[in-house]
Formats: sequence, structure tokens, C-alpha cells
Amino acid sequence: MTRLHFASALLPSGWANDVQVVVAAGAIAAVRPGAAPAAGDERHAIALPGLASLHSHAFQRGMAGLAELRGDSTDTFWTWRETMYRFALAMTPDDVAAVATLLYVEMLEHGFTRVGEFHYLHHDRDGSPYAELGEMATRIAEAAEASGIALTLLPSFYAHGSFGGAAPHHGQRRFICSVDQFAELMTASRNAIANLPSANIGIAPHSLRAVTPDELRAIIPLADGGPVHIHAAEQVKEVEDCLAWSSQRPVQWLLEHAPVDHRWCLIHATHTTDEEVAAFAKTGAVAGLCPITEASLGDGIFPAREFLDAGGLFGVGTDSNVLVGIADELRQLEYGQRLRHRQRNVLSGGAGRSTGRTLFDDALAGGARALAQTAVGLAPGARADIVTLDAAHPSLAGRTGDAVIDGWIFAAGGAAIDCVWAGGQKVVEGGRHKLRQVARERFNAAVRRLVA
Ligand code: NGQ
Ligand code: ZN
Repeated sequence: MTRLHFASALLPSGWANDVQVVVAAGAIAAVRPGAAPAAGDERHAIALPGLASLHSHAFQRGMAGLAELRGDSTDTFWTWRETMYRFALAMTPDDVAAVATLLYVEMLEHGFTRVGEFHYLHHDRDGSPYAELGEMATRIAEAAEASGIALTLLPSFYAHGSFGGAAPHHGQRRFICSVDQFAELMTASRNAIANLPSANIGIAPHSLRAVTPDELRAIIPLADGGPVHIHAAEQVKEVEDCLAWSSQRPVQWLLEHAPVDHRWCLIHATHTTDEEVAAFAKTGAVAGLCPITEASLGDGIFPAREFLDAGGLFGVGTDSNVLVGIADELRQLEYGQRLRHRQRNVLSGGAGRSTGRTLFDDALAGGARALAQTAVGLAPGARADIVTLDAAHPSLAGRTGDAVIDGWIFAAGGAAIDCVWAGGQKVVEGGRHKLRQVARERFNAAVRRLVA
């Protein structure tokens, strides 16, 4: 049993002072506001709950910053994807484990305590299945276990190169499964996470480009009630191709043909009309927003204000992991809206409300729904995922309550994070994960080989 004491803590009911949190067996056993610090309490100033990165492709962390050299033609999402495929095709299971471990260490250092791993790098370099079909899933699970991050594994079903069942490209060979093979992969993936007490599983039909309607129908039951994530409408070309194929836009198609409900998460519903936004918000499905990656890839800006006004729920994901941080994602989300509307505090939710606090609360709730977590936040029964901020950081000086969150998100960024407990284990102290050094060395050795 561990007893923590916080001068102030963000509870589900709001900020509270002098909060004692009792942790037992990895979960929060008790939360006692207004408690004087007792002998044996570990004391900190400011506590927040950890958040989820609801959308990650871990292996892409290995190529962060390596696609910033302009090519001969206009650089787009599609030319970036060629670079990404080349990188993916070179990676061994050991490389994936090394890259994912450092990524998860970095996520924890930034306050992400759960990751939704949208996992599609399934097969060997020539496209043949590994002797153990779940080899790569096992490596992801190992990385989660070593780092302490909670894992929601989302094995991705990928079968085609474009809408209407087009044949996959050679560069996609490591991702491809038949429906039957995917069912086996789901079994192997369940086995891969069986020993991780905080892990759960869902499915991820990659996109309407990669999955036919019949395949989508066939694989949804394999989620067995777990989350269903899909890339929706990230690129204008994707919307145009979907219109040519079905006379409908991707989000429109999904809402009319798939059982989209609160179990679903539409990743990058970037290009959506007012009607789509209203209908999407009503389903209870989560909008999986990845503002940094969406900016990096030149995707466009999601109509977040309209979606929130319609009652929609969003969470954030680090996706390509080109840069990892809660503050960075939430800041980019708000700044995109400011640039779009030429206003300030666009997503604050109303007069007198803090933008940082509103974004944080929304991302906590949306991340939990998208990754099927019923208990999150600093409350009894939730996994003990706790983040403390450094009250001595200059951008937090003199702040209390929501102004602390604004100072973190808009000014200090990740440097404001002090300690992080994941499942009750203190894995980050003074902003450093205890595995940082080892994980960096292993990552660097792998990436040096891959870029050589
Ligand atoms: C992915 N990433 O699956 O890694 C995609 C790119 C695609 C993002 N959409 C590939 N950000 O969508 O075809
Ligand atoms: Zn993605």
C-alpha cells in the first residue's frame, strides 16, 4: 500500500486541497480531500490523472524527423507514406520492441498512462506470417510491460490498397490478412496481452480504403464488445475516392452502413460536413484527434468547435509519434481552431472557463470511452495513474486550480511534469522515466542500423 498526499489535486468533482490518495494493488483504494498530511505520506504539490494517447503507431517513432526533406514533387501525406512504408519494411521484431519501449517511456514522461496501439505491422519483411502469428503483438505487449504503460491493443485488419477491394501494394505486404487469418491473429493478440493486468483489446479495421464492406461486417464480431477504431477521413483525396466508389463521403458511409456507437472511435474525421458532424456527435462514438500528426501530414483541421457544440466527445492520440506530449497535442488542437476561426479560447466551452481545463477533461473522458475504460481519474477503483506537476516551474508560479493546467498546456509543456505513477508504480521522477537511459541506448542502436 502506498499513501500519497497532494496539496491540490484534480478530482472528478473538481480541484480539492490536501488530498490523500491511497494506492493498493495498482488501483486507487481511497481519495480523502481535506486530509492533513500523515507520517509516511509521500508529499507532492499538484496532482492530475494520467491521460490516454488513444491512437499510436509505435514503430513510426523510429522515423520521427526523417521525412522533413522536400522531395522532387509536391510533398504530401502520400509521399510521406512512401517514406513510412520503406521504414516499416526494414524493421525486425527487435527493432519494433526497442522503438516501442522508448516511445512508451516518453509517453509516460509526458503524462500519458495508457496507449491505444493501432497495430498493423504484423508480418515478416517479405510479407509471410511469423512462425508465431502474434510475434509483433507480443513485442508491443513487452514494451508496454517494461515501461508500465497500460495497453489497449487494437490489431488492425488491412486487406486492400484502396476503395472497392483494390489489390494491396507491394509496400503494404507486412500489414495484409485474410479474414480467417485475422481471426487467428486476434486469438494470438489476446494471448500476447494475457499477462498484463491493465491491458485490453479491440479491433481496428484500418480504413475504408483497406477493408471492404463484407470484410468489415465479418470482423466486427471479433472485437467481442471491445473498442472499434478506424481511420476515417484524413485526406481530401480519400474523401474524393470514397465518393467515386460509393457516392458517399467516408464518415457519411460509416454512419449509414456500420454500427457506429459509443464503442467506436473515428480517427481523423478531419473532412466532415456539418451534417456529418451532427450525426457523428449523436452516435456517442469518439473523435480520435491527433493534432500534431494531422498538422505534420498536412491533413486539414477538424471542425472541433462544431462537433463539441453538437455534444460530441473527443480524445487525443500521438499517432505518428513525431513528437510526444499531452500539452503539445491539446495546444495544437486549440491553436488550429484559433487559426481557423481567428478567435482565442475557441474550445473553452463558455465564458469564464479555462481552455486548458476543458481540453484536459474532454480528452480524459474521450480517451477513456475510446479505450473502454469505465473508471478513470483520481477516484477509488480507477487504475492508479497519477501525474504530478512541478510547482516550481516558472510557468506555474503563483497559479492555482485551472490556471495550473493552462500554464502547463500553453506555456510550460512537458517540462512541467514531475512524477508519474502508472498502475501504482512510480515510473517517472523528476521528469525522467527510470528506464530512460537503457531504452534510449537500445532505441539508438536500432535506429542507427535502420537509417544506415
Ligand atoms: C497509418 N497514418 O496507418 O500509419 C496512417 C498512414 C494510411 C495516419 N493516417 C497510412 N496518420 O492511412 O494509409
Ligand atoms: Zn493512424
